[in-house]
Amino acid sequence: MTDPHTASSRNTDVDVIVVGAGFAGMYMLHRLRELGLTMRVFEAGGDVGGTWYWNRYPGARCDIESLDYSYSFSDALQQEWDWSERYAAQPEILRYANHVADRFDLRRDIMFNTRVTAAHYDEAGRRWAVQTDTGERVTARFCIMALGCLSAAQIPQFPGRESFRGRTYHTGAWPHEAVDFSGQRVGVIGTGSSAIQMIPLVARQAAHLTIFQRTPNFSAPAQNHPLDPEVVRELKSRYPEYRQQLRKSRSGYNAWLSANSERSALAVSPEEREREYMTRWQRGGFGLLAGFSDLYTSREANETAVQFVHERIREIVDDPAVAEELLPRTYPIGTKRLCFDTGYYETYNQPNVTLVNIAQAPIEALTPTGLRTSAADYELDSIVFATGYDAMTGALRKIDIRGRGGLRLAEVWEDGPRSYLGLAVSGFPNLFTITGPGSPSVLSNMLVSIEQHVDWIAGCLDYLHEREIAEIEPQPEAQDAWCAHVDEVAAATLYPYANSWYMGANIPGKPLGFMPYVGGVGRYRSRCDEIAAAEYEGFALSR
Ligand code: FAD
Ligand code: N01
Repeated sequence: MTDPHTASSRNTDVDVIVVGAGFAGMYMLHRLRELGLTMRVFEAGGDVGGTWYWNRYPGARCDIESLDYSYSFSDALQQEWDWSERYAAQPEILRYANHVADRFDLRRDIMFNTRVTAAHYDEAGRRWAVQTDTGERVTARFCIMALGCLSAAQIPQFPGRESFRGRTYHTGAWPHEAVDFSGQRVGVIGTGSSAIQMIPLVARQAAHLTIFQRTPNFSAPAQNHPLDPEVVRELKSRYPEYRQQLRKSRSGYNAWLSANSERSALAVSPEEREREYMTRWQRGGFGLLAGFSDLYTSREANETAVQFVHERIREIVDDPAVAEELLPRTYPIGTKRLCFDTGYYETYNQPNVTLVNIAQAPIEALTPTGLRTSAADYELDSIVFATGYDAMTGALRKIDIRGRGGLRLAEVWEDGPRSYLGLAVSGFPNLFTITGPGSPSVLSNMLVSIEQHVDWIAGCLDYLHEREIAEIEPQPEAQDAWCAHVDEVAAATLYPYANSWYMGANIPGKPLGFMPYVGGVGRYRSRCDEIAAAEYEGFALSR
């Protein structure tokens, strides 16, 4: 019997190469098979699932409700799969990814434990040549990058890192075996979504937990709970119609979130505003910021939500000095991805938990026994880097991608990513990027955006095949116009006011610019469909 983890196809020349086997690569593979195209899929990890394969840290779970954060392409699949909780935890999402791989027999075309290191376009032969770290070289007409926006882990280069004698972890490369922090002095660096999910659980185990915070984050209660079978049954009875609503919506999730969104936060009385925020706080999730129309566009309106969350933090955290340290004050709420927690702020009331402000006293070095800030030494047995990702462009830039005339993508993007629709880049024919910069991507329910991109690319490949078109590539003017539009809609929001990973601000030296498209999932989809219907307007096609 063949090993299901070993790809049966070893062809060295195929129609399409797909890089990555997270939710994007998996669905792409399925669609390519339907088109009858030959393919090879390469995945650096040991199995399918992408984000959910790598992020095994305690507390990892989705922040888009599971009933929305799942594939919609197969009604049979969505009917047969049952989520146990409002927000499924990582093991359940990974089981789902495995179920999809089994159900659609995906693994036979995927080469696991294989990292793509280079992709070069041969203009004369009109083929991509892809090189892997296992020494394979495969050529294809098309190359589809399904690398993930949050897959290139960022570990700050603190001096003395190698000298630390304890264990270190990054949330996005968590060991497969259980990690037991019992009796240990643990340090967590970072207070983003990953840290906020894991901190309450680590605090239960560790003898002492020290959290090194540079910038406080806004977090709201997830209000996670087991799903009511009656609610699930009702939704499943109208799942296709519901999914269609999500595709046309602003962010690709749950319609209730946008109720009342025509009202300004400043147009109602303080009491009414408070009631609205409180209802949403108690309901949990992204709905907190969906009650008013101008929370992402008006500083003054946004400040009302900031103050509401500050009050909740002050209520939860016993020590007023610690509470003050936890209040985010330097950016508007929502302009860094909002976090959702289960008992995060409460954790600071535990006697074994200490918060350290590393904005005031930065980390100077790791030492053999812990770490040193400019103010003190901390003795630690384990250090967790919850320090995030080189988002959106990091995984692409790690591959030596060269287009026409040997043009390097890393150089072309030196001043920031430029792309047509977040799907393709001028100078790089027959290369597609799923959920690339310039598309709604990380601002949306990613499953909705992934399916939209995969379907659009599949439609495009079918069109090219039928008309015997050998090359497709964005025209520079169309790309420029799209980039200008992406910048323009971002500039009309408060997003650029935060030093976020959306802006590239978390990576030293990375050019600043708002990378995803904030114009909305439904609007974006319509534009992509119009472009396809107009014979791929803005793309140069050649036979
Ligand atoms: P990924 O899942 O990142 O998969 C990309 C794959 O490509 C990886 O397996 C990687 O190993 C592989 N790869 C990368 N480079 C190479 C290479 N050079 N060669 C070979 N293989 C390569 N989004 C939401 O919408 N809702 C959520 O609730 C949500 N929760 C999240 C929670 C966490 C902890 C994180 C980190 C992200 C979360 N996201 C969420 C975003 C999440 O990344 C997407 O939802 C989705 O899983 C992305 O799927 P993908 O296939 O595009 O990318
Ligand atoms: O990463 P982050 P993440 N010295 O970049 C700090 C998704 N996700 O892995 O803010 C000291 O948000 C950094 O500080 P600062 C979600 O989209 C979703 O937590 O740069 N500190 C910050 O506090 C999310 O947004 C879920 O000042 C340093 C932290 O590390 C995205 O993934 C769960 C530092 C990094 O936070 C990334 O989240 C998890 C340094 N040199 C992830 N460098 C869900 O809930 C960085 N930091 C679904």
